[in-house]
Amino acid sequence: MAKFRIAWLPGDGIGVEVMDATRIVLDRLDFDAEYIHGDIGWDSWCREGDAFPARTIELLGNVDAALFGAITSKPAKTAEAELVPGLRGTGLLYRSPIVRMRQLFDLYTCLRPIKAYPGNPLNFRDGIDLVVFRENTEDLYAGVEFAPVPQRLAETLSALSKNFAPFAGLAPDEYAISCKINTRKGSERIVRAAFDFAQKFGRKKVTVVHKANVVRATDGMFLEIAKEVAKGYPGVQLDDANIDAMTMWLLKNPFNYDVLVAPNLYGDIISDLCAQMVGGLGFGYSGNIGEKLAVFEPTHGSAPKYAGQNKVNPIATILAAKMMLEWLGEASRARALEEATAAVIAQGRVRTYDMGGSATTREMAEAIAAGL
Ligand code: GGG
Repeated sequence: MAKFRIAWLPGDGIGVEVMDATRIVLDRLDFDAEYIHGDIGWDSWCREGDAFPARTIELLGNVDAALFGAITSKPAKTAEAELVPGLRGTGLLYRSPIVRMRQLFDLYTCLRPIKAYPGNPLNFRDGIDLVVFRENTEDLYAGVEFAPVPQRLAETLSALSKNFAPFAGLAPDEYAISCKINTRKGSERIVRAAFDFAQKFGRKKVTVVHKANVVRATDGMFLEIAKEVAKGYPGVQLDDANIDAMTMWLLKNPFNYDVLVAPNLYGDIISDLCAQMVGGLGFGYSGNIGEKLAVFEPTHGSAPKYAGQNKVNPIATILAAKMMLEWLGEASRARALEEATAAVIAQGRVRTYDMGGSATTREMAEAIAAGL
């Protein structure tokens, strides 16, 4: 029996190619794993009306970790139109399987390392080494949304909104509501995860990213909790910044920052900005980590226009696999994989199109595997 059971979730589009490429390096590492395929994504939606079928949910309950490629998401009306004819008009609603997976398995930490590997021609600045902790289950992604707005909710909100109620008197379909919901528990555990990480890896500073001066209830609470949590980590400096200012300051001086922690939406935004500073989509990867399960993925989507061309950069998925190995306690394999990847980047002989080269997805993976 293999030491680890890994759910293998390629998804669709280029997800399939980057996962195939990643398997080349994992196999070269002699990683003792059984890989169990799970259906997820657009094909599952079109075929069976569920982008995250129950059998895949069951699989995720019985594995040590999962590696996930990429999926396509489309707006509700397009999603409905692409269902097989027998399922159209049956009231099925498309919901992002990524958000569902994070919420169902309480994968509350989204961990995104941001490292400028030497020699990467896409580095905004050499030497960038940041880590973003994004809360992964709450906030504007809680999924509590209303369009059209129910009458009872409209009346309650009108009564409660003393200062400014631009929606008062509007018909239910003339506006929409998405709720930003943050809990004390959810805020505290992500901030604690960031501080624990900083303490464990000798990082000096944790910057809380928020908009507490305007979004007072939720972000105000997030910041207050961060200040409380920080008291337990005297060796780690607490810093905070507004999300809007942060997007400028990060570009102006990325070396002022170390570990960043943010509620879901700001974390999503800031981590993409950070990923672009170290090479963009081909280098952005994340771990969705809970108490019982962790799912690792490139942060890019399914890029349908490149699907099937064996062209895209698989490094983000390969580094996601590296993080999975770390999480499983396979430290020496993880280190070897990161070193082999860094060496290929530094040598500059094998580069995919995004890096200015013409290597294929598979050639990039083979070059990394050759260094293992
Ligand atoms: N590997 C990440 C990925 O596939 N992202 C695509 C995406 O974000 N889709 C929107 C969604 O379904 O949440």
